Amino acid sequence: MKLDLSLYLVLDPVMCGGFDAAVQLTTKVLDTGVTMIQLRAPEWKKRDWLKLSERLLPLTREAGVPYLINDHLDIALACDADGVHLGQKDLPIAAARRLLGNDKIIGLSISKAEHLHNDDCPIADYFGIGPVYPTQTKADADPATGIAQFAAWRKQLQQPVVAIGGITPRQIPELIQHGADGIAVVSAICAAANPAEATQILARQIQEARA
Ligand code: TZP
Ligand code: MG
Repeated sequence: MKLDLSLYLVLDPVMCGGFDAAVQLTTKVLDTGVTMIQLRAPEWKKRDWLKLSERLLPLTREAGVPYLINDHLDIALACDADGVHLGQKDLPIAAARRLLGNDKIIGLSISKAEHLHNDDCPIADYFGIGPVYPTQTKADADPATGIAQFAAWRKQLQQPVVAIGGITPRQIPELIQHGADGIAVVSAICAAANPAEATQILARQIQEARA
């Protein structure tokens, strides 16, 4: 499946207002510029991740947008998601690759300098660096890297990089200028009064920053 990290929605169904609200939001943002979706529902039971994924996958497939699962290989396998996004404490990428096969997408989180040098880096399909800016969304996040650290790390990585953490349209120009292949957001879309419009504004900002 094609990897276009441009506008990467990390979907928090609780922040969206629940199961049905998450389905509605996903339908809208698939039409207005989101290019990747990852389900991340730290407060939910795994069976509810599965149920929502089975509801969303026909929609994302129809739109040609990859749908990934945060952290949990078992859920990704159970729903035949397009991949997983793994943290530094999750399964190593080599193990995830054995379970998922070569056709699935595997992303890796980078939040500290030491993460740039572990065995997972050469075999990840893409990296998520962050939080780049302070965020309220992830309680256990490492300190924000800031734009200079982001830029330095980005230069050391071969694969595409998506920036995450505290991103609103305002930060997009500097992120793109410093090498971000895309931007990932939770609250800028999931907590927006009008998620479709918020998505359009983010997508336009990315396009303009690249131009
Ligand atoms: N990983 C690093 S920061 C973050 C995650 C999942 C949360 C980003 O959320 P927001 O609302 O876009 O700041
Ligand atoms: Mg994780």
